[in-house]
Amino acid sequence: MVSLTEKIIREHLVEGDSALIRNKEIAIKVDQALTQDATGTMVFLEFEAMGIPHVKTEVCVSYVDHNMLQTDFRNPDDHLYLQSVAAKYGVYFSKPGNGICHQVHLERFAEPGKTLLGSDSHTPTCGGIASLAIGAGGLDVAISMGGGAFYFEMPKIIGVRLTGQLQEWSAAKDVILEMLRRLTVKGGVGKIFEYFGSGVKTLSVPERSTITNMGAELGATTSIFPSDETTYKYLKMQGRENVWKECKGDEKDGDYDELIEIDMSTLQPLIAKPHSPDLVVVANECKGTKVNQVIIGSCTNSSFRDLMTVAMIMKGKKVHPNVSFSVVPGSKQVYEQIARNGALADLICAGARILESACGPCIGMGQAPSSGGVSVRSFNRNFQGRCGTSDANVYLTSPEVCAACALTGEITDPRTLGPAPKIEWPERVEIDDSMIIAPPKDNASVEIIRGPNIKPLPDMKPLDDAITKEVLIKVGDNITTDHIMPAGAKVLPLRSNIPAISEFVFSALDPKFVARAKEKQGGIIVGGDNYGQGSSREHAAIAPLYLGVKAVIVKKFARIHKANLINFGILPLTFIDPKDYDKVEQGDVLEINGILAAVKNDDVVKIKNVTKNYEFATKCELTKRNAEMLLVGGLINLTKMKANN
Ligand code: MIC
Ligand code: SF4
Repeated sequence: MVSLTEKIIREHLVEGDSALIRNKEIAIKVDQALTQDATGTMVFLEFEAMGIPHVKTEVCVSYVDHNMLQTDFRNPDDHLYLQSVAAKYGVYFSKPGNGICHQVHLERFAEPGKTLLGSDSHTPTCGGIASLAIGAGGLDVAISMGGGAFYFEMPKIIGVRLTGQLQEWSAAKDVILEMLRRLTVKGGVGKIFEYFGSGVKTLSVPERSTITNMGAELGATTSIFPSDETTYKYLKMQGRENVWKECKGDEKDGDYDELIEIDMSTLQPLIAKPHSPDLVVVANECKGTKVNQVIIGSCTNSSFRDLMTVAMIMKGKKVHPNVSFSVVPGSKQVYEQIARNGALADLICAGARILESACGPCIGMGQAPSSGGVSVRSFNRNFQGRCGTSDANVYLTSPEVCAACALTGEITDPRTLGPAPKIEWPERVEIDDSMIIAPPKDNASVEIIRGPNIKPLPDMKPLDDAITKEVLIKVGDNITTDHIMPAGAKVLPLRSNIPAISEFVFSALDPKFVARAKEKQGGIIVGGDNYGQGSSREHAAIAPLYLGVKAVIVKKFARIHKANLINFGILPLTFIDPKDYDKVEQGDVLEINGILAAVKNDDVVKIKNVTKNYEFATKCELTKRNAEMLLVGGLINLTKMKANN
């Protein structure tokens, strides 16, 4: 049998064995690229540095959705830079207010069977429409915009057979929460999840996208659904049925690398407890927990269906007096739809605080919970402190459970509310793309506007052959890029200014980290399993680099972060014997010699712990191309060298 994933990859393969040998490097052509503002300023600075006059992908869209508070000149300056640079290089610009990149891309641009690379870890959202959609670091996206291929190690393909149908009050969110319950946040590393089976047809495209979106929390490379009749109807509703085509794997499921079965009819309303998306239990188990805040939104659950469900539950009722209840529509299209059909009025009457269409509270841009507060959200990430309050407890669940909590003021199983609402999808929606600015045909007169907060990238130096440096910090398992490089209202405005943002590296875990890194003139980071999970932000590599971090030694890396470290010339090492992780401590001086030869020859990298006087072995697992890149100090240097030869 041939899976859908393999079919799409083979059609786009530009390098590597067409047998798609697992774990071997391959490269694919990128049809579409997307960026968002928080990662996008870097992407465009990098793209500009390449000196290519026009983007080469079929479609490239620059969204503004993360950084919207505009508390001073910095955010709006970034927006102007992004709009002008998009016009210069042939990129569509989705204005602030038009919606969250993944929701808008699904509605207006994504196509079945195409490849999509995005500088955001939730790019797999468009897998719901059968696009092979992958999140990557900004530099990888910049390269693809310039016509370069996307390189990655061929993941395993895991078939997920969906059978049955969701019961009343259960939701697509419960399918992905069930996956997280079973597999954990590292269960998808090196894997692509391909959904198939008789249950697929019972799910609308936005519901499928809720599932593929949150596949990012499994650590997966991506997730994908087939393109079928339902996909056709969705595209027709969007006036884009011309791009529909049927896409599916050959229906013999025995040959996936692994197989998972989910009978959707058995799923109960689920909830992920603080502070990890995989701490999943049946919502009823948390029954009675007092709730201070409920928020509906984010790229996971802010579609027409989600907001209508909530509006119908809230209609004629009032939000509990102790709850702050906010709704964040995923796109202007959805916002307009609920405004026109009256559902928005129902939400307002119930007592909802309606926010603009953006990421907002999901990335800590406002609406932080109170001290020790409980916040129930329809989002995808509940890492500690991400919401803006370090001791708040954030739960993740379906819009249905969220609405039930907003009404009762405590965690509530929605099945206690009576019959569930039934949502009718409209045949067609009002299409208004006026907030998507197409690039001009003639860009000669376009001036790129740069505010004073936009600073150039630091220089990347070739790899050192020997490093003797101190361990600046030792962290545990599942450290996220939010831990390494926090976001939120204070830090996000600094995304275009590496010297300024580097002051916040590891700030939530260890406020003294930056001072120590400066005093010691750089050093080494030691981490556990799944290090660097979560966001694709390359700032989690560039800012430590700026502080002089030379090497990161961990038990295992998350995919995007490892690629970002290599892209910026930081040595990524893994312990061969995980017990060596236990022995090394913060403050130990480590001596690493013969680095260049080890990287070139794919050899073991021996490290001497000078402080404790013993030696241990690490691996630097790199493809040939990665090794070449690392030796010269990263992808920008490599690209420049190749261009000059
Ligand atoms: C996130 O959800 O963590 C973000 C913010 O969307 C990030 C991107 C970023 O840090 O700008 C992501 O998921 O990649
Ligand atoms: Fe935005 Fe949150 Fe989605 Fe990231 S996860 S793209 S911050 S809505």
